[in-house]
Amino acid sequence: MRERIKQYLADIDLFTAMSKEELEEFRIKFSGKKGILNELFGEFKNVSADDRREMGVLLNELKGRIQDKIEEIRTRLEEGAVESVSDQDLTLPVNFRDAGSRHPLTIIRNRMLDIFSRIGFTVAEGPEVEEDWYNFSALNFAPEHPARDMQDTFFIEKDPDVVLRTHTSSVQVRIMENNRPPIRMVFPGRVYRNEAISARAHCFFHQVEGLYVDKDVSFADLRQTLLYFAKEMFSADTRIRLRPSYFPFTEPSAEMDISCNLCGGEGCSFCKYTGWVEILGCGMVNPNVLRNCGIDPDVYTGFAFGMGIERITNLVFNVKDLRMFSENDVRFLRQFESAWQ
Ligand code: 2NM
Repeated sequence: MRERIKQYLADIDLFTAMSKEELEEFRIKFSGKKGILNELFGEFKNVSADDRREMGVLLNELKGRIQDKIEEIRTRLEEGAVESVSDQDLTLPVNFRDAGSRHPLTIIRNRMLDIFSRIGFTVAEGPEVEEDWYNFSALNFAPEHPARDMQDTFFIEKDPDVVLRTHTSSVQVRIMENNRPPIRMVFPGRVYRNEAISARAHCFFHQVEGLYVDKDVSFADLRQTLLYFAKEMFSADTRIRLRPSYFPFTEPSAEMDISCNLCGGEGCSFCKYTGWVEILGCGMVNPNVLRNCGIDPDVYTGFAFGMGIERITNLVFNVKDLRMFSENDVRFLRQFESAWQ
């Protein structure tokens, strides 16, 4: 009898009902006239004096738990939290509070593409698995360039000729090979680097790169395009500065800072008291790259730039840990519900 009561207690604990009918079945099974409770109380008369006390306590606990369970489920069903599918009105409008929301990286990517589309840039995408030519060689990376190292790049199945692209510049090579200038395009996409994962680095991230090739495209055009982008992306009073840098695919090359959008350039912990934060790399397309893609560098010039979407998102939404972007924690993702467009 002791074991049976314990088993009933465990069963009741796990029991749940989705409808009033199911709940009524449960009530009849346990508390009905010919139910388990009455049956056990009948047997109780024959329990020996030694066990009487213990069995009495157990039986009363069982009775209490049955009553609690019935009460709990009845309240829940009456509040309407659980209805059977056939009870639901399938023509009711969707509850939009339960709909998904755009990922913060998607929101920022869309804003970036929108800003460039307003000054005539169209969008192109390409494969994430690339041949060496598109990812490195055509882009003027020397055969022994460190980026080609296993330490930095993911290779596919030991074939040194097939890699996960390390930038979306590979798409630009495909476009330049197959189109005549003017070319004015932006290239969003996921790229891969062989790095240990931390708050500040991940083995994949997202880029938007840009390319403008035509006759007489100048560094002044590059600067003005990026100034327009910075003002649209951050605020109308945002300032920019260009510092000399080096990339194999551009010459001259530069890195661009914007005036810190948190302190307005006064200096704060975010900009490490410099008033400036770096947001992208850029430069004039190296004549070797144009030639590799079948474009005559004596006739045409071009500018190019590349930036990390995570970096911009970090500045706009103040997300400090890169890993948040790929963990799909809804508590994080829901914070961007109202920012979508
Ligand atoms: C960057 C920085 C500077 C770039 C260059 C090219 C191409 F294909 F035209 F040569 N595409 N992207 C470029 C230039 C990318 O990313 C930080």
